[in-house]
Amino acid sequence: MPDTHRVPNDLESFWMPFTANRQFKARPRLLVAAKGMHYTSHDNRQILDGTAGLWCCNAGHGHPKIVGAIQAQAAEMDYAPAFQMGHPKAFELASRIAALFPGDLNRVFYTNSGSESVETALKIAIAYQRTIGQGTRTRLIGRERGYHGVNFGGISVGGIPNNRKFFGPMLGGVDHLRHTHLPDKNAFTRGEPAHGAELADDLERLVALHDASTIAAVIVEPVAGSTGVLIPPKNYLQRLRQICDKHGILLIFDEVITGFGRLGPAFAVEKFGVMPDIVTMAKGVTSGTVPMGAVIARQFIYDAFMSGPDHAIELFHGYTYSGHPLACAAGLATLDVYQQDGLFENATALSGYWEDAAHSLRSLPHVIDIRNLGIIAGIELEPIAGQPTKRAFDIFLRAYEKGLLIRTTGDIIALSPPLSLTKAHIDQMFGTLADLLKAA
Ligand code: PXG
Repeated sequence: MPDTHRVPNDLESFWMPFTANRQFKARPRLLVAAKGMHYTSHDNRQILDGTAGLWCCNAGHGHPKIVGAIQAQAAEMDYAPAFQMGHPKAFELASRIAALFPGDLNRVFYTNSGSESVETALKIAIAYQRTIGQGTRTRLIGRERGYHGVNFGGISVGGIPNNRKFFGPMLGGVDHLRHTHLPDKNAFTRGEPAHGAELADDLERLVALHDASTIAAVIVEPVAGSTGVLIPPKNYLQRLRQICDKHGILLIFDEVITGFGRLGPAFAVEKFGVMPDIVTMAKGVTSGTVPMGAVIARQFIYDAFMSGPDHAIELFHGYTYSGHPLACAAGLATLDVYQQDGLFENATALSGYWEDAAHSLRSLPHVIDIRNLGIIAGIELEPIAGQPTKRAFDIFLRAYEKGLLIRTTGDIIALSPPLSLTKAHIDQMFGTLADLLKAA
């Protein structure tokens, strides 16, 4: 075996995900430490985290309670088999996640990422329909501009062209609702836009086209994040729920970014008062410290599987690392921190200040829309003619030089800092952006 310490350490071996590899490797941006609201860069600068990592570090970085819980768990028990065996923290965490949801959303299935949560939710939906004697219901409905991770089910129901077009035919039997972005009517709306609830009626059209007896489930992000922050029009989600009910279609909320206080309440389910049948989550469940995802299903879905002989496996699905002990320990400590530090309350309390700060950029050069909800903001810039994505990416690079981490997608800047933020952090974020936009 080669001595792996002696191979040259350069940047070439690592094929980086969703990254402009050549640009990055020419001018690397390495983060070497993190504490609270800040990263430390390799050149020893403090970088304000405007993105909670990738929408995941809702509790901020390096929280001593979470760090301690992970360290203790690693020493106590590294791993327990996930199939036909269990360990106490997996059950405890499932109960505590279920307690964050209303009604009978109370059966938790563990995964290791948002993408796996999506695949799990889609598979549970199709298998559920078959289990109740509706085996012709195999069709999945997603939405244009939707992001549901990068696995084949997720890109099939997803609606981001670049994430789909390279990867062949994907899943069959999928169709899409139109997206809800209506800039002519809704630009610069604070919070939920007034126009667009009727776009939910697309589902009626798809039912008319395909027949309800072929449709298993609809999946949407309550707030679409990756595509550049699209807030649902008032009553849109309610209307989608009604149409699903009318036709026996399951409604799946992909809450991978909206979960764990991002909108103030624990989940969008509570924020919008709409009850889906299945919810996906990841990211904030461990505040990004250990990879983990989960799916929560309503009890009637779980119960439908609990037939047949007692010794038989009811759902042929699961991952080696489903409910990994380190992730469960991190999850339990993270939920403690959310509660004890009042982070969801902090998000709710600051959401008005956040909204005002975001919309203060309205009249700056090239800003064509601003969208916000909870502690999320999307600032859409006019693309440079013939060079889409460049304007926002340049701002990203310059913000990083100025000590602020943002995310961009297309020409949209997305902000989603840890929920431990203060007014001073908000001032710094939007102040830095204002300076950069003025100078651009
Ligand atoms: N569903 C939704 C709604 C997501 O936002 C996933 C599924 C997939 O999660 P994993 O853990 O497999 O990556 C996501 C992920 C961004 C950004 O900057 C968003 C995500 C991931 C990375 C970057 O918008 N969302």
